[in-house]
Amino acid sequence: MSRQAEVVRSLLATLVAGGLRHLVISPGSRSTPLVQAANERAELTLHVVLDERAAGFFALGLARATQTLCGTVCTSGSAVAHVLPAAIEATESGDALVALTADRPAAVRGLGASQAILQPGLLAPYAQHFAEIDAQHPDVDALLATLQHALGEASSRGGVVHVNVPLSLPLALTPGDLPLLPSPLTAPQRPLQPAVPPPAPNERVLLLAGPLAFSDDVAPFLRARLPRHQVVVFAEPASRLRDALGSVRHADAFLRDAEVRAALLPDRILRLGAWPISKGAQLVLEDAKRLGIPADTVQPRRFSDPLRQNRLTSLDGIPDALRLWPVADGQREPLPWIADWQVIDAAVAPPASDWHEASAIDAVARTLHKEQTLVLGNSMPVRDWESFAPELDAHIHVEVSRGAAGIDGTLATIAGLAVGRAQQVTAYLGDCTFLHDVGSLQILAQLNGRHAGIRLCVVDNDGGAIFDYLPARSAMPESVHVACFTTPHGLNLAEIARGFGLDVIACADLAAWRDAVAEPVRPGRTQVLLARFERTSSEAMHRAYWLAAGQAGRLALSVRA
Ligand SMILES: Cc1ncc(C[n+]2csc(CCOP(=O)(O)OP(=O)(O)O)c2C)c(N)n1
Ligand SMILES: [Mg+2]
Repeated sequence: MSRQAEVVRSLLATLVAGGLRHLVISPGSRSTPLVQAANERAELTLHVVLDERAAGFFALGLARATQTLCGTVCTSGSAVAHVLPAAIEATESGDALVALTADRPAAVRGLGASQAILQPGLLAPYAQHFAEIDAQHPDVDALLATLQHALGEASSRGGVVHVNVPLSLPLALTPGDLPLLPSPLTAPQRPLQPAVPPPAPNERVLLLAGPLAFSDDVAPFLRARLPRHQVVVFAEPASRLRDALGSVRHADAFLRDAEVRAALLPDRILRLGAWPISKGAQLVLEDAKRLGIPADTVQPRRFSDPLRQNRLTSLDGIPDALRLWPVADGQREPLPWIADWQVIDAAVAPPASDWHEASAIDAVARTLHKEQTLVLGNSMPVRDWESFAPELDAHIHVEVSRGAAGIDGTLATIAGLAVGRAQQVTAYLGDCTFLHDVGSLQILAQLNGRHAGIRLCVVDNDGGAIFDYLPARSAMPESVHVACFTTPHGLNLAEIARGFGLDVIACADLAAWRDAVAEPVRPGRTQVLLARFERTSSEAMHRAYWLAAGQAGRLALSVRA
């Protein structure tokens, strides 16, 4: 067997030993031996996606669904650059990804050879580890051993490993035996972080859970240790703790009111996960900063503390910082402060009956059951879900790409989640988010029959409605706001989806929408449900809701006084 074939096979063995289980192949010539060697490894499940950008997001979805290291392999040249957006999201949200890129031999770099570009470092700084596995190197074993450490690091803590592989002609693998897998590395024991103190008697604690708070096993742990009589939980859907911990539901709306917020401030905030999406939660954190209310931050993977309030942190999946908390006693009278939160939360009701985002979300949410994954698109959809969704079964997997909060790659990520988790996936996303990744409809079309069913609920308000709420809008002519920010497209999304052979239902009223969501999704099929809304009436609905929530909160406080 040639030296190159031997090194490529050893590389695949190292990747498998490092935890790689799913590999997404984008076709190309230079990557031939990598693809052949991948086909030889029974441990790997292989997928094929034409567009490397979509392949990256598909692998990201697989990594999220399976909580394992997943990878892409592509040819040399500009193909490599397309993996960057998924690498950014993986890095920022703590998913484990390997980008395997074929390259021309190092000797032809810089000479104008075809498809020979500067690949080393191209994914930096969003690849925490870079390895060039070159059969010409004098000590390939040392390179592979270093790579194995990097893979272990990415598997346990999340992050991206870029493996660039210069390959010479002839490319096709010569026959040879499979190398043995390298023996697994043992992870070093890291010391426990200092504990965040448990609530003192009568201390009012607000628990704010933002995106990426914790993995599934943490909710029962927290439930046992949070003293119900003194902790208020405000958990966003993206935290995955919202329904498991019994969160208040309308806090984003009533905390926008300064008077209500002032009455509800806690003695201490405990933040879990990344920076909150909710405006109301952000305002509480800003007030806390101004007033010197302490906020501890406990984060599983990615550190975020933009207001620099944090005293303690843990970067572990299991919250070391909370591990030393005793199991809470539930015997005491609830603090009056808790009752204030609850009374106000109960006094606020989202608008229910007309045809708008609130009623559309309510209808979708009521169809979900526990063996399902829910994907929320960025922009208004994730925010609207937090505002308007009723309580869900706590076992539903809620997924949002909040690492970099992009509207890119959403359809490919959904496809990866559907295949990786083998569960029905319901997604709720905006029209621009859909169009941004429209090429990935091809993946959904090709996956027909290979998943439990995908329902894409697309809110088509003909542009990016989120920009209607930004303060900058009033600083420019409305025509500039619409042309340069909202960007109406006027496209017929139904025809686009039908062109890819997907099942489509376009709904113009709530009755049609309710009928559509009541029908189960056919296993193996992707269905697109379109809800058409006018941006102006949608904006009026949101503003009226926020106003009413503030008024209801103030009224509840005055009655109590
Ligand atoms: C990759 C990327 N490009 C641009 C943005 C900026 N951006 C945020 S929201 C948004 C519009 C989203 O529109 P849509 O998906 O229709 O949701 P809506 O705002 O209408 O609810 C844009 C362009 C982004 N977050 N990510
Ligand atoms: Mg939109």
